[in-house]
Amino acid sequence: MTDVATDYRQMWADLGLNLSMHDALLEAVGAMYGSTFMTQKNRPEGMGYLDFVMSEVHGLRIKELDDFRKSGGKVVGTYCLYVPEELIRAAGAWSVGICAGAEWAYDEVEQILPRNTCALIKSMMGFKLGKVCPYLEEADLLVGETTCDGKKKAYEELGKMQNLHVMELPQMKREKDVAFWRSELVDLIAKLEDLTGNTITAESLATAIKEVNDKRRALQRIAAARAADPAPISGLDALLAVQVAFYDDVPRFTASMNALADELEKRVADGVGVAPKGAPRILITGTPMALPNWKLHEIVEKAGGVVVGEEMCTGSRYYEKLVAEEATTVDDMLDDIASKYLDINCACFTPNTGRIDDVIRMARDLGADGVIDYALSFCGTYQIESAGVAKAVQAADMPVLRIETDYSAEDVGQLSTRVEAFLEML
Ligand code: BJ8
Repeated sequence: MTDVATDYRQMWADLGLNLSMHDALLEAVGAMYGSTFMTQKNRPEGMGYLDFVMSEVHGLRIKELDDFRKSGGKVVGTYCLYVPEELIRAAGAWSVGICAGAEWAYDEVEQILPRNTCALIKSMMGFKLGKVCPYLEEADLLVGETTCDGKKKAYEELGKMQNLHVMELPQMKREKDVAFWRSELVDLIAKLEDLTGNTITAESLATAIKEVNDKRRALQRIAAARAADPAPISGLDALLAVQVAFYDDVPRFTASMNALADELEKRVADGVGVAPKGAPRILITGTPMALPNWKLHEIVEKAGGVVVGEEMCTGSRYYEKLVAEEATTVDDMLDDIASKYLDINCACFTPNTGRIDDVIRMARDLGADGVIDYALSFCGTYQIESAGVAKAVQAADMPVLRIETDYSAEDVGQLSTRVEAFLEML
């Protein structure tokens, strides 16, 4: 990462990044990537693509966004799974998920937000205040959403610094909520068409739906391969694939992930794995793990376990469900998009029993020996759901470990001890 860094300095300076702080961030993430990912044994060769993408995370990809914008294209940044990337693509813009997975500029953040705000929101604000995220600075428009109270109010502050559109997400899933959500999609379309000067047509939307579905299908293949024992890919590498899915070029990423899935399927047929057969298999459920949050996966896998699935937004909630592809009019496609997206099971909804069903089903399908419920500190919605998730998992005869943490390294020792004890018990 450091070698590449020198080549892009002018581009970063033009984006208004704080170069010395940005250097420090790249160095820290590069070192973390080396010690977390490159020390893993027997990784699939297909991970070379993601290693390359990560080595150029603020380089080549930003250059691509930069060139796209210079040729008249628009970049739209998003923070949540509910914002349909199909609509952004159909308007001819590029969608990038903004990361928010590392502690940054907390001193400045805490001038604006209360200390007891979840790490994801603090990180989202810290990357902006610290001027270290080129994706944010490349975004012509940010699209937020009224999910939890923390995000909703933080967007008010973010909106003072950047062009931001907030979608109102209903908190229930009745028919009238789906209709309301559909009307929010119509408003988003108007915003996107105004931004890009393009009109979303049945053709452009059908193409976008198909492209994004293809991306999700490739990730589904990777997820399915993880049901094998031995697991053909580590949880860390599989998590990285979903994290990168949010900002990489869609057709290129899909092709690379299908190649990785081919390799994993061959590994499964040949009985090749990254951990010994019989290693404790863990399903993780909970709050999303935005790039570069690899903390819990690393702890589990360094302790001898293997993470075989993630019931989270950087996991199954992102790729499991597809938008129907049969519709031929924009109106019908919007109905399909509205119902597909409102079918995501986030703890912001009430009730949210679908998430518990998903956890149990995934744990069984993936042959998990235990479930870890993961909640960021101060995330009320996921923390409150945690007791119900634990009860349901235990009732399904599976051990469960509840973890509350943040992005700091302070509790790594204590978490490792708890995870090791949990793995031994399985
Ligand atoms: S669909 S999980 S990405 S809202 S961790 S900021 S909930 S206090 S991230 Fe999320 Fe969309 Fe839901 Fe997924 Fe608030 Fe909790 Fe923080 Fe959270």
